[in-house]
Amino acid sequence: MPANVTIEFEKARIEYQQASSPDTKLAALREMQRVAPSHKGGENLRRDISKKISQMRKEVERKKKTEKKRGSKPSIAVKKEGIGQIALIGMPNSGKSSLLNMLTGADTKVASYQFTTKKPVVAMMDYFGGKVQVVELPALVEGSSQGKANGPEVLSIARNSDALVLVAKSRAEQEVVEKELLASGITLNKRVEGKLFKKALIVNPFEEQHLPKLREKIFRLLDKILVYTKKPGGKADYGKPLGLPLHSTVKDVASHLHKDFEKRLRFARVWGSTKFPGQKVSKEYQLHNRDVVEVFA
Ligand SMILES: Nc1nc2c(ncn2[C@@H]2O[C@H](COP(=O)(O)OP(=O)(O)O)[C@@H](O)[C@H]2O)c(=O)[nH]1
Ligand SMILES: [Mg+2]
Repeated sequence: MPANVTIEFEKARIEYQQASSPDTKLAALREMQRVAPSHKGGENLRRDISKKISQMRKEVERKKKTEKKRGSKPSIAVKKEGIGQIALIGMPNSGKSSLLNMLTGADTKVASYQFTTKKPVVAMMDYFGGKVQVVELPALVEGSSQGKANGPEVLSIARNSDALVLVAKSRAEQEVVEKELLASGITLNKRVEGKLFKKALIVNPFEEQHLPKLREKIFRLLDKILVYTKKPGGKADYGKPLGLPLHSTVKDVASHLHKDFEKRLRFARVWGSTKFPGQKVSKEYQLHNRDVVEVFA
């Protein structure tokens, strides 16, 4: 990796590495191509990216074809994208689609009959520039844990998600969902030996909701912080924050931006959690959600 690439390029490269599907890999490669250094020294790099783009295009095509062949049997696993994956789980007509639409602006069908959503529906929720993946699961019913209504598939996605939103219009609905989850080995917000612990928020979408607060609470389920980076002297990039584990330090940010940055890192300036805006901090400084960091190497 040439040393003289920009932070934008590094971000695109990280996105490429972290992307889990050919489509998102291709998008990241295109971004890398867009922001690649244009000087002579970047020639090899640009050639390498072009090559990867053409390979990835073929892979996207191949994937499309095999999916078409499979036709009516879509895979039920939901690939993770963005900062983290939240699954909406609830009974039929509990308001899952309504909530998904509220959170993400997606245009999912809201219907007055049961079982409208037989496949998981995925949309991205924006949280201050960070993208959180929200998955509406097919409805859970009494007996899902015993195999009813595609229960095993639904519950396996819930198990694999980073956190849950339990959607319920009433206490009774909530209890059914909790009972089914427990029967399949999942406990919510409570650690029980031998059970899988999931953080969860219980939401009734038909009660008045303060959307920014709700998005905040949902983001908090992920135990992550957003960090915006900025180049010395430049403007903060609020469009593409890093999503890092709680208590991450300046050093962690540097290592995310570039392998070499971490070694070369001298200090950073931070806006947000510090006493003064732009305060100089050490490598070990623990960042808070939505801090802006300027890294000096
Ligand atoms: N109890 C209640 N139901 C509502 C309200 N607003 C809409 N609904 C209905 O709730 C039903 C279920 O909505 P939907 O989001 O599709 O639920 P899903 O099956 O969990 O995805 C629809 O028939 C809506 O018309 C409300 O304020 N209270
Ligand atoms: Mg629905």
